[in-house]
Amino acid sequence: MRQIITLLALASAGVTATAADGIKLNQLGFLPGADKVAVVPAAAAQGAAAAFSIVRAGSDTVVQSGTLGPAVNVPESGDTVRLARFASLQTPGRYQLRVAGLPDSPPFEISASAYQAVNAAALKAYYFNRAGIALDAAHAGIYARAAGHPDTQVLIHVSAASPSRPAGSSISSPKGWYDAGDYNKYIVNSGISTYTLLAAYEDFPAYFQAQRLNLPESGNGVPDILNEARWNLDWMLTMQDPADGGVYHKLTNLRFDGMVMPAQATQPRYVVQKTTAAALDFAAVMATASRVYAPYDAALSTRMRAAAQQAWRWAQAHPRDYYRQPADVATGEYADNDVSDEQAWAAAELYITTGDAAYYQALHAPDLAATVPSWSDVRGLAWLSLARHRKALGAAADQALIARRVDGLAQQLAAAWQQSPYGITLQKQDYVWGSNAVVLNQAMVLLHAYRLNGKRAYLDAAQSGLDYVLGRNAVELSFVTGYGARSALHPHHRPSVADGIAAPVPGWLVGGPQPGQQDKQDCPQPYPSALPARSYLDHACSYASNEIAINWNAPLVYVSAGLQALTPAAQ
Ligand SMILES: [Ca+2]
Ligand SMILES: [Ca+2]
Repeated sequence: MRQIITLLALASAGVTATAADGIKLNQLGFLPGADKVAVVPAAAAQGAAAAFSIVRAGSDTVVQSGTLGPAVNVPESGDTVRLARFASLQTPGRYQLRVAGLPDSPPFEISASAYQAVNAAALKAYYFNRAGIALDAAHAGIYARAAGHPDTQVLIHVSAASPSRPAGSSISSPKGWYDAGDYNKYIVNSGISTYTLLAAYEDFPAYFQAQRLNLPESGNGVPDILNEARWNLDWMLTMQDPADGGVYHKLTNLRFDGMVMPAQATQPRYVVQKTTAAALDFAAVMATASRVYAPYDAALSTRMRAAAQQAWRWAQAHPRDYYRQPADVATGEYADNDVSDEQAWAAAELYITTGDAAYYQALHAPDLAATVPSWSDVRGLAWLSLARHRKALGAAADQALIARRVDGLAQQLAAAWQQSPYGITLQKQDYVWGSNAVVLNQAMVLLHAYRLNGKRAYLDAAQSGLDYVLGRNAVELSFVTGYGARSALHPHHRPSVADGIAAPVPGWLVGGPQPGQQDKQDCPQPYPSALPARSYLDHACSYASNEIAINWNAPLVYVSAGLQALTPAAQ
C-alpha cells in the first residue's frame, strides 16, 4: 500500500513538472561559429510549420526566424519536443528564443568568450575544495574560510599496516582536494580527475597558458591549471609507501562528517589498505604529470616518473588486491573488482612518457575496447592519451588501431546524438549516478575524435553535451552552480550547506538526474518525478542527484576549454 501511494505521488508530480515545461537551451549561450539548438515543447507549438524566432533580449526585434523540427516523443522525460536550429545566427549579442504560446527562453549570449568564465569557475572550484589551507578573501572572496584537515598526522589503519608502518603509527599526508560533498580523499577518484585536468592542458596548452584563476600561486610562471592540479598531486605523492611502492586506497575518517565547515570537522584520519587499483591509477597520473611538469620543474618530473614506475611494479606483484571496506570504515568505497582497464591505462601513460615498448605490450591493445571513461572504467583514457601523442609514439604502437578505436567510439556517440529527440548523446541507460559527467565524458571523447579527423559532426555532438548541462535538459536547469539564468542552488556539498552564504560555492557540476533515488529516505521532500531525465532533486539532502565531485567537474573543465579552443570562428 505504502508503495502504491508513493508511486501515485510521484506520477502526479511528474505530470505537474511536464505541464510547466518551457524552452530549454544552453543558458550561457554559444560561440559564434558553434552549432546552436534549443528544445521546444511540442504541445505549445502546434502544426507542421510551427515557427520560432530569435529576438534581441528583452525586445520584439526579430533577428532570425525558422521552422521547428518534427515532434518526437521522449520516453525518458515523458514529453514530446521539437528542435529549433539556429546555427546561422553568429552575430555577438544577447538574445531570447520565442515560440508563440510559450514564455520566451532565458536570455543567452552569442560571444567569442562564451565559456571562458564557466571554465575558470569550474577550475576554481577545485581551489574551494582544497584540504589543509585557509582560503583567504583575496582569492576566495565571500567564500573565504579557515583551514581544515591539515592531515599532518594521519593514522595507519590496521588494513594498511606494514612492517615499517604498523597500525596506529602516523604519516604526514597533507593537501589534496576534498573528493566531493564530503571531506575525504580517495586515490582512485583522484586518478581520473587529476588526469583529465592534465589532459586538458596537454590538448589546449595555449588556452590555459593565457588563463588567470587568482590562486595563491598565480604569477609563479606555471599555468594556473597546473598550479591547481599540483595541490592534489603533492598529496597523491604522499600516499605512496616508499618502502614498497604500494599506494593507499584512501585517506579518510572512519565515518562521514556532519554538514559542517572543514575547520569544524576534526575526526581522526586514517590511510586505508593499499590496492591494485590505487597503485595503477597513481602510476597513470604520475606518468602523465611527469611529462606535463617537465618544462616547469625537472626534479619534480623525475620524481613523479620514478614514483609511477615504482607503483607499477607493486601492482604487477599484487595484481588482485581489490578494495574491501573494513568493518569500522563507512566512507566512500570506490571499490572495483576489474582492474584490467586500470592496468591498460597505466601502461599507456608509462609507454608515452618513457618510450619503453614493454609498456605498450602490457596494454594488450588489440583486445582493449574504447569506452566512455568513468572512475571505474578508464580504458578510454588509454586510447585518448595514445591518440593525443600518436605522432611521437615509437614503432611498437599501432597507429591505425589507435585512430580506429577513438573514431569508432565517437561514431557510436554521434549516432545516438543524431537519433536523440533532445539532440544529445545521453541515452536512457546513461541516466546513472553522476549522469551529468557521463554526458561530458562523452563530449570529451567526441572532441578527441574531432581533433583526430576534423569531422564536424563530432564537434557539434560535443557541443550538445555542454548545452545539456547548461540548460538543454528536461528540468530546464543549468547544473553548474552560479552559471545560467536558472541553476542548481542546493548542492550536497558541506561548505555550501554550512557557510551561512545563500549562494552555493560556484563552479560545481552537480551529479544530475538518475532514477535510482537512493537518498529518498534521507530527504524531506520527494523527487518531482520518477522519469530518468527528471529524477533530480535540487536539495542538499540529495547525494544521489545533487552532490558535487572532483571527477564530475574535470570533464566540464575539459569540454568548456575544448569548445573554446576548437570551435571555428564564425563564417
Ligand atoms: Ca576498473
Ligand atoms: Ca551556502
